[in-house]
Amino acid sequence: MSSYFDGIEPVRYEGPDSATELCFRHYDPNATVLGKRLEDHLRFAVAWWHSFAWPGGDPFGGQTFDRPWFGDDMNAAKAKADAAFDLFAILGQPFFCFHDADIAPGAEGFEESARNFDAIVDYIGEKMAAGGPRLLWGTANLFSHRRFMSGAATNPDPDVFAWSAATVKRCMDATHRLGGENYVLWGGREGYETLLNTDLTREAEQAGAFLQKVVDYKYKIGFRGTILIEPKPQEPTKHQYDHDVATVYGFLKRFGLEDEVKVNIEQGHAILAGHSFEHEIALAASLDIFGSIDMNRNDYQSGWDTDQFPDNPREVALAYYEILRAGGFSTGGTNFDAKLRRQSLDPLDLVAAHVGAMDVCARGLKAAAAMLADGVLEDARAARYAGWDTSDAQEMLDDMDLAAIHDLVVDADLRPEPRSGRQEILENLVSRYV
Ligand code: XLS
Ligand code: NI
Ligand code: NI
Repeated sequence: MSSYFDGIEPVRYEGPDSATELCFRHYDPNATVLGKRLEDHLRFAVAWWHSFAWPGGDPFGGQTFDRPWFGDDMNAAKAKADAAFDLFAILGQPFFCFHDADIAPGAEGFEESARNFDAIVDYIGEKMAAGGPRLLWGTANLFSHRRFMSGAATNPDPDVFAWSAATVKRCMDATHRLGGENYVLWGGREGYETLLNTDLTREAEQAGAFLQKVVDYKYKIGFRGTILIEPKPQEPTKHQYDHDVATVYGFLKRFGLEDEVKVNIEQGHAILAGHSFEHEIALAASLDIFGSIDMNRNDYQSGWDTDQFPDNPREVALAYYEILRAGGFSTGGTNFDAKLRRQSLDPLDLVAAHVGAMDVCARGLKAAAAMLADGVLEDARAARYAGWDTSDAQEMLDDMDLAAIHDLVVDADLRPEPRSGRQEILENLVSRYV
């Protein structure tokens, strides 16, 4: 059978000095790093939406890509799935991710939409059974259709809340059926365009109730995966409720769901929130809600979610450093929520984008693992806080009130002596590993 990717061979690891254009130079899935295979550390996933459904449009112009599977009927959806599995065979990555709307044509009626979706899920299930990657996560697109223009769970119209809940139920069923390891909720329209027409209290309560129903349903069907919220501060809405990791944690605490739900952190979303990728990961790990990552890179000038493939080993290394420090992925992984630039028309572009990104991630992870194994950063961090390891310091923290601390300072004639934070020395250290 002919394939869109005909003429492109499965990509192999050939090492950093290879002259082959399309090969892995750093990503050797079987190499052992910190006692674990690289493939099991990184847990790469290809995203159905950017790689197979996105037509190459931007706000000033429509489709630039000409894919043979584009169309809105079931035959087109099957051809799209065939092409997806052809790309998976070339890349050999262990996972993929999808939204309902990426894989199957929607319809105006709920039942017809759901029938289309279930049929394609079966088709994908057959392809998975014949070999190929597993499902890292499924999700529902509750943002593209005009019915969601004022939100999904947070919509002022209860009918849209109901439609959204029914859709998530179908998508969780499908994710469970395909053996998915996580289920993601990204609230692209859960936010507002203007406060002038928005009731913040109601919308938060609707979102909390919705999430509780998702968690309840997970237990009802025996889904063992992790429920993940993907933070993003804005775009498409002016203000998105799941703004960043800290905001999501506050929301989870408010509704008592902090032990049930974790976060899927995206590089570009962290940047839009005014944070670094590693900040968001480190904070999630420290709050015990780190789950998974959407790997990409954001343009630092545009102010939009540009979803480019990662190409900066240092940035990636700092992100994986925080992930490894937190113990690595459990159900999570590295999903390439990344798309080609709209002039990159060819099948080769799609393959090369993933190959380069997988190599950059492998480089980053290896550098991060070496930094962690050598312990240089952790030793410096421990030394910086060593004063707190004394029993006196702990007693002050746990047992003394302000008056007692005041007396202690006066009695001991305490004069704190500033010490260097050694930032440049630590940055130089990182440079030696990357
Ligand atoms: C969009 C989001 C989206 C989620 C899945 O900005 O990143 O792609 O990952 O709904
Ligand atoms: Ni994403
Ligand atoms: Ni995004």
